Amino acid sequence: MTPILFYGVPEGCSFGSIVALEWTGAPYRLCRIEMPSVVSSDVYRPVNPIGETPSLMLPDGRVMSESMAILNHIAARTVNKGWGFDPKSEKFDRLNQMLAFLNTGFFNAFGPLWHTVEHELEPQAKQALRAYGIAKVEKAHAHLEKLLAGRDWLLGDEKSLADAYFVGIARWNDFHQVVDRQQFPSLNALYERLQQDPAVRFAWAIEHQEEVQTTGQFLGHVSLEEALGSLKQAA
Ligand SMILES: N[C@@H](CCC(=O)N[C@@H](CS)C(=O)NCC(=O)O)C(=O)O
Repeated sequence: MTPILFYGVPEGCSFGSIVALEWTGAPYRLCRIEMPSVVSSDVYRPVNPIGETPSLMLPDGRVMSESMAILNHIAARTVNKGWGFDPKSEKFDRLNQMLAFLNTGFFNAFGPLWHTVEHELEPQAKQALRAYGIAKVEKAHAHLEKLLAGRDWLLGDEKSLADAYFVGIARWNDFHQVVDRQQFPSLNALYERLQQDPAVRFAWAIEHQEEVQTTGQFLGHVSLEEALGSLKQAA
């Protein structure tokens, strides 16, 4: 069986996993999960018991979750193509550290802002949460800007899966209208460079259900029902 990535729409952080699958070139299929309706439904629970995307169903029917684990899994299988690194190497440590920051510091900075749009709140509570979120997003942008200084990509001269994950989170700044990205010139340049990347365009077209052109080995969508069939067979 070909791996299946369960990706969430709209605006899912699974965007980075789609870009990673395209870049690394392994065959895969996609299963579209609407948020919050399907992701939090009983039907999806066998895939992800805590109602989140992304999840990745492996060829043997096992399912793994958590972006960091999925990205590391993809990287580990493409060491020969330069996407993954020897676990004892400096590059391995740097990729892991960068992914960890993106998955905690950067991702979580937007948490309070998502809360304000996903929940009914008193105006004062909303204002306080938004202010908290803005401060966190500014701080995370400043940290990334510092890390990027003089580099084209998050790890240096070469594009890595950290850049794939970064672009899926960084766009939340536009959704929530937080910082002026141009105030962070290196980060802004990276973001703009990634907008031209065919895999990033592909992931965007997938999310928006537009015509897609894979530069990897995307083999098409499967329905959740079909994917669940493979899960049960493997169980
Ligand atoms: N720690 C998880 C977080 C995953 C997560 O929060 N996913 C969000 C989308 S970015 C989700 O599925 N939310 C469910 C919802 O919005 O109802 C990861 O890094 O993969």
